[in-house]
Amino acid sequence: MNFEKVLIANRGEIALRILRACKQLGLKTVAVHSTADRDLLHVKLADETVCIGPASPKESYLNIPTIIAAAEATGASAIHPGYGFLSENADFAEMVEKSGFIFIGPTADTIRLMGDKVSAKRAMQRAGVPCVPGSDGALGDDIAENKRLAAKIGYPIIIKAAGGGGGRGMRVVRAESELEDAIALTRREADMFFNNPAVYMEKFLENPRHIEFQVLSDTHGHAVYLGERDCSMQRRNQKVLEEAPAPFITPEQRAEIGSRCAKACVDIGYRGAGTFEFLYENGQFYFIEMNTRVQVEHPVTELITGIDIVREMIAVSAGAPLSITQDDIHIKGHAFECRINAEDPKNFMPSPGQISYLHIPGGPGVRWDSHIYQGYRVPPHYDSLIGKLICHDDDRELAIARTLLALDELVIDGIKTNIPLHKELLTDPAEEKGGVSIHYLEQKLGLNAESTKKS
Ligand code: MV4
Repeated sequence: MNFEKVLIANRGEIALRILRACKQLGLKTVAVHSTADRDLLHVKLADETVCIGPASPKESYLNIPTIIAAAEATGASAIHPGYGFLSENADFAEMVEKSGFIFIGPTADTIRLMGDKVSAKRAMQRAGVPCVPGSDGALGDDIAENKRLAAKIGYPIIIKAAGGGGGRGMRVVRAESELEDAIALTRREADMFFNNPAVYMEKFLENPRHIEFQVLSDTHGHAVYLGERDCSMQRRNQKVLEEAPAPFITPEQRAEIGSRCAKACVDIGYRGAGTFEFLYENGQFYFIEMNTRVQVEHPVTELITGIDIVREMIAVSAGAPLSITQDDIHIKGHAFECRINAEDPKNFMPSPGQISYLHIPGGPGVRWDSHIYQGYRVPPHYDSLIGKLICHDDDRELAIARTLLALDELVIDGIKTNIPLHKELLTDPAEEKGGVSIHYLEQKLGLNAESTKKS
């Protein structure tokens, strides 16, 4: 390893996950934290800590100069951004590298390429990754031309902001009479929210599943795919329950799409861990976006492949070749991840506060990725994820049974959590069968999928 100290620019469970990977690699760790996060578990376990500001993320975890100053002051050689916060901020990655540190992730150019959904799609199309049919790049201002294009694609279509992603800045159009206003409105919002008025058009898929492929890529021209995850069980673009492999996907489909993703990584000189997001409908995969960070749900892939994704992403950032080739990767069994949130299971309101009692489940195939402990106070300033329960077994049915047993053992008192929701979901007949669409949970909860309309 050509570096010896890693600054962890994140908080919560992922900061702890990264800290553990660093320690195992013999790397020293620096935890940066806000004033609200002095009691975080990884802060207690880190070799050095730096308080980088008040609770407000803008003044701490999103404060680029302060984080770089903390790296300077502690003599860190690399910065791991985790997920969320600055993880997909190309300016941050650029500043990190220009300041002489290693960014644990792809280059700033790659983040920029993928952050613009129009350029991302073009790059993936060129690399042979199947995409949603749509406009060739950003839309122009010629409404007649846009109407022709929409008619050719076939209604319904969806207008998306190039600078959007993750469900922000999109609008479904079901008839030509709505097209002109929809483009204008999405453009205005895109300009306001993302500082980029560019929008593009896609065929709107009514009832797809959300399936994503995990890749790892080194700086020596090697990339591998680690199979796929099904993340369709979501509410308002927040994933709730993930699994790997995705139900009913054949080994042939996995090899076909996976190898195209890996080849695309080599084509664009990708470095680190990445995720290709697809919509899956009627047996076809359609690329929508690429995530250039480690994801919340990476553990399900780790459990079915036996590969430590965080360790590999750190190693390849240090210039090491991947420790594995595609022939070493075999999918074994099935895994589920329950995102445990500090929230009211009925109305989804955040439920911060002190954990008065905690019992963590165990046994074979049970993994608990969490920073919480008995007496820990969940602060109100950040997202409500307080832990991930990840369970693995030989097949899907056994994995569901094991996850339910672990959920029964898990006790978190003092705050409200969504544990009851997970018990309900894993005994739901449609979930037992597998392969539900992205709209299933919201329909089950009696909500309308307004998430496709709002920005
Ligand atoms: C779509 C789509 C249907 N058709 N694109 C929302 C999040 C962003 N990553 C892309 N999204 C969607 N794009 C086409 N052409 C439906 C969604 C969508 C969605 C996708 C994945 C997971 C959850 C979702 C919830 C609502 C809408």
